[in-house]
Amino acid sequence: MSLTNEQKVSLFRNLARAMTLDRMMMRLIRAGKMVGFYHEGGIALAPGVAAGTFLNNDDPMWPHYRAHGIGHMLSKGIDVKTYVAEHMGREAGCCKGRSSYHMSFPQNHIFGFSGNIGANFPLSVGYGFAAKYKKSGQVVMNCSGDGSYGEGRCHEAMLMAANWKLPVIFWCEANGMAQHSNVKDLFPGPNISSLAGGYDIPSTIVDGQDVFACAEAALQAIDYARQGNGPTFVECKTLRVQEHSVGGVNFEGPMQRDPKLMKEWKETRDPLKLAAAQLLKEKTLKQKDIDRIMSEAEQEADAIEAFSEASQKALPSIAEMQAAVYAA
Ligand SMILES: Cc1ncc(C[n+]2csc(CCOP(=O)(O)OP(=O)(O)O)c2C)c(N)n1
Ligand SMILES: [Mg+2]
Repeated sequence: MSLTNEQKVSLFRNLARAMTLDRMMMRLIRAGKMVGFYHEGGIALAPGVAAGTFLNNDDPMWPHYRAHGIGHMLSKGIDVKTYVAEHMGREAGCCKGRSSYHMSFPQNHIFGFSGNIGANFPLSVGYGFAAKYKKSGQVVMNCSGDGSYGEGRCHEAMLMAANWKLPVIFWCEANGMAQHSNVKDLFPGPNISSLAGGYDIPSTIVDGQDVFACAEAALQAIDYARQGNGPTFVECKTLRVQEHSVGGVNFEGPMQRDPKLMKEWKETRDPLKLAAAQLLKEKTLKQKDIDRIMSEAEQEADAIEAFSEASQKALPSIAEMQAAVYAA
């Protein structure tokens, strides 16, 4: 499925916004302005942007937690200032500053993410089942990293989705790492998507640095599911070029990472630079359009930071915190 120029520009803009906000979040956490912690997205934000851009508002999505889902969620239309305010522990946050990054945007059919890797898979299957049962036409976007697939429940979920032909997309952001382990030490083969073959789920591999290639794969998978054909698996190949999380202990050494490869990717595989080069070459945009989009992304980030700084700190009473805790 080829993209229109308008779709390409919208993907480029969303990627510029996501990468600018990711840098801002890094600055905020280093300045001690954030509650909780942050998992930098770096040069791995194109798959998330592509996953969110073409979904309908009522299509359920579980973002991948890296960069705390910023690319997925802004492209699905969340109010980004409430995302940042949430990270800064403010009342104006999407969950009133109570969640750190375990947030949700139910009005955008984004039901939050858990710190529990793989927890979204059975939930996606449940939503997929409901969509099929109710003939609602919804498609479920289940995003995760490559590290999830060591979890048994992910495989049960894929089996059920395949067997019942549920409208679920298994969207894998394969960055080669799972916290402090190199994924090549966790799986026998080079491509995580080969796992889908065991469940007869069609799969595809795309360059995760190419936001347009990721978006074409997303469009195809969404269309396939919407037509009632069942699940697909999309593997977006990317690379984590930084530590797992800010402030975390870095146990990674040369055994786990290849510093030369990381340096090369940082220098030559930045998805925004690649997308800009393509848009210029195709004459979809001029350099001045690109500069304008970049400066709008910076202005958006500055305004959001100022909004969050100015909003009231969330300091709930003990009674309120107890009321929000469920205990059986
Ligand atoms: C069930 C579970 N096991 C282990 C962890 C610890 N943990 C946090 S992130 C992570 C790696 C996840 O890797 P991946 O899904 O590939 O995401 P990436 O960080 O590479 O983007 C692990 C093992 C966890 N949060 N939940
Ligand atoms: Mg990973």
